[in-house]
Amino acid sequence: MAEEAQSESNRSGGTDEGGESLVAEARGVYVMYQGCWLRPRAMQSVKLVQEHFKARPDDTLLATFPKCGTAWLKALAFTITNRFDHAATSDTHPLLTRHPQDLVPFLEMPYRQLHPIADLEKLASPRLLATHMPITLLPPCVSSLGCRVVYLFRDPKDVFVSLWQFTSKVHTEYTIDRAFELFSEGLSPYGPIWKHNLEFWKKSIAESDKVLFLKYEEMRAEPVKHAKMLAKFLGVPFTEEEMRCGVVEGAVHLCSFDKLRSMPVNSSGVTDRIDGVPMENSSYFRAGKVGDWANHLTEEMSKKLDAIVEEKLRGSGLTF
Ligand code: PAP
Repeated sequence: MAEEAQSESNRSGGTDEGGESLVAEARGVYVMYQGCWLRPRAMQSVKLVQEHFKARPDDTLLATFPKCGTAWLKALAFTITNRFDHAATSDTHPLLTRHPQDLVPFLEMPYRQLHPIADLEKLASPRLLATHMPITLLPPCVSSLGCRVVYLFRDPKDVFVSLWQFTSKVHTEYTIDRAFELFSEGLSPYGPIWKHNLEFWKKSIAESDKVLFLKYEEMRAEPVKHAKMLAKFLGVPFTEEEMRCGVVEGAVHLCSFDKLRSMPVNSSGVTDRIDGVPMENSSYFRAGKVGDWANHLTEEMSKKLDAIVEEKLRGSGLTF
């Protein structure tokens, strides 16, 4: 308790010293690995990916900072690329019986004891895979082979709130204030968020044919337009005939927040997906809103995070 009080008092000063004590306090929870904050189990998993994952030229990687809409992107990319085998309107569509998080595997998730790399090898090409790893952690084979990458960006304030709501179910040691201070220092799984965002943003500008950079808020506003964009980038553009027949709208509807959330496979049950701790399947479908941060952050918090992220992104052309 004394240590806790000490670190609280350091932090309230808002000085560099406060920042340092925060970082010191978070060590143990997070480790810094090649410029990225990770939980220790995730670091082990990332190392395995770096050593053993073999990319294929026709792989597509769905890359996100945690809580940016990964499950949504997985559902949409899966539905679009598999629409010739599974129509979105089919009552046997895989999304009706499998959680989107399970339909597209992560490269690096350390869950279910077995590391998934051996399972990834068994998947037929072309593979749809996902990752929360920033570019600097990805094995060189991913960029050298020129695999396609779709990156989904989200307002960091909404990311923070979503992450806090999710992780507080498991890691009850942090209050929202404490988690906010850490996030503002860049301390969160796969953080700092701005570094993650910037790496993919720069890559998407340098190699626009290989990296598609999407924004959650824009997808929310115009899902049909973005589904078409995604299909084109994935090499399976919607035909005129499909567009006339409402195939795009069908895919968007199947993957919409309300539809996914209402499916029994997503609204019930628990799965071991986070640090060996069971998580409710429904926890991946909380609010699904743009701007939900306003219901959880004080004005001071939102201004602080905006200022930090704006400063970090300045000059890059990336805005939120
Ligand atoms: P992950 O990092 O654990 O993989 P991820 O799927 O990236 O989680 O993010 C979950 C967020 O996406 C949740 O946001 P919220 O907490 O602000 O509500 C979740 O509600 C949102 N989400 C899930 N599915 C959809 C969807 N179909 N449309 C829009 N947002 C969605």
